[in-house]
Amino acid sequence: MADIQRTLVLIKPDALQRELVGEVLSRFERKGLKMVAMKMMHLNEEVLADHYAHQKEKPFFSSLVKYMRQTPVVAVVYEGLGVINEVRKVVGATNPRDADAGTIRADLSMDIGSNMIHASDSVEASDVEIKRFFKDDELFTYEKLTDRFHFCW
Ligand code: 3AN
Repeated sequence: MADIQRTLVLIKPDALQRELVGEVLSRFERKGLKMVAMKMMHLNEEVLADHYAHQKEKPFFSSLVKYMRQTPVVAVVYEGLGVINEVRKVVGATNPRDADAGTIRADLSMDIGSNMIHASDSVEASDVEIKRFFKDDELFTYEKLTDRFHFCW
């Protein structure tokens, strides 16, 4: 069985502008995921340079930073069994044009440069990313009563 993990989701400026934040959150709620943190934040260039360090040399880097600074983003942490992979499945491939139908990126977006959402892609990345966006006391511990309907063990 998968381990209990946490994963970071950022709902990006295009989702805010297009009034799709509720739609995105609702897809995760319907899946049965447990939210343990959420806030709105405006990202500065320093945080984005850290977050997208692996894209720093790419030609689209400056437009990526500009896009991510257009509005605040909504940062969310989900917790659960194998949640990193489950969230990535719901999110879909980086390029919405390659994403499977039924995923957030395929259903709601059409361009790799405005693909709605970020989700951690590994345990290592989620550890670093959650610390980047949340303080320890912003992460909540509680019992999700509906877990008993989502998991039959
Ligand atoms: P993912 O967000 O699916 O983990 P990464 O880490 O490869 O994908 O890319 C980070 C972000 O960089 C993407 N979410 C997207 O906004 C942007 N990006 C990636 N490739 C391109 C590209 N070819 N053109 C424009 N933006 C891109």
